[in-house]
Amino acid sequence: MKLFMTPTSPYSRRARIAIIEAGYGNQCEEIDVSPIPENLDTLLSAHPSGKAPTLLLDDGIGLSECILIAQHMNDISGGKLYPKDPAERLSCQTMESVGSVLMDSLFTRSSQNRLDTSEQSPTILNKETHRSNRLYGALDGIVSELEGKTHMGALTVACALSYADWRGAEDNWRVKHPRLDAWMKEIEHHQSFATTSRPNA
Ligand SMILES: N[C@@H](CCC(=O)N[C@@H](CS)C(=O)NCC(=O)O)C(=O)O
Repeated sequence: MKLFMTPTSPYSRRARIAIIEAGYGNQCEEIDVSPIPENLDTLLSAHPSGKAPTLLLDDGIGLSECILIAQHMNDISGGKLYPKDPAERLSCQTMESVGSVLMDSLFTRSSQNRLDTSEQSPTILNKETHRSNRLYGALDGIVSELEGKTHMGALTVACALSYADWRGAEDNWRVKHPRLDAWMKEIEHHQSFATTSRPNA
């Protein structure tokens, strides 16, 4: 199994964490495809998305989308990543959905901010800033459910918040949401999260 990834991507981090949590860390080769434009052919050899992360399975099948990579790792590990109890599973998926959309919102803002100002859209930036703030608030509302959890829902939230520290620093989510900050300080020690941190973070 090979994972085409970039070390700074929160999406790649989710896939890397899923592989570790499933117990496949030693059986999966990580291939750094940054910068993506220079390694597009490698990515395209595995999947037409041309996106990282992409997981290339031993039988040649390529999987893009970190959430689907996590679901695949859950399937082949006999369910190590998601709770089996239906109510717990739904709670986990609720967290994962909020974390996922927060990550997309921050990524969209970051992509806009890296454009030349003449190409930036204040409308998109404004809409996504409101969305990010709504999502921090939603996470604050479920912090008691997050506490003590290290399943894929909680780890996805942690990946999104860590990305917010970098690409959405102006949001000041840690100051505005101290209980979420306290939860984050705990999960930051979790092995799969700690070993996948951004270089120089
Ligand atoms: N929805 C995808 C997003 C992955 C994504 O956008 N990755 C970025 C790197 S952080 C990428 O591949 N960008 C290259 C491109 O969009 O062409 C996922 O959940 O895995």
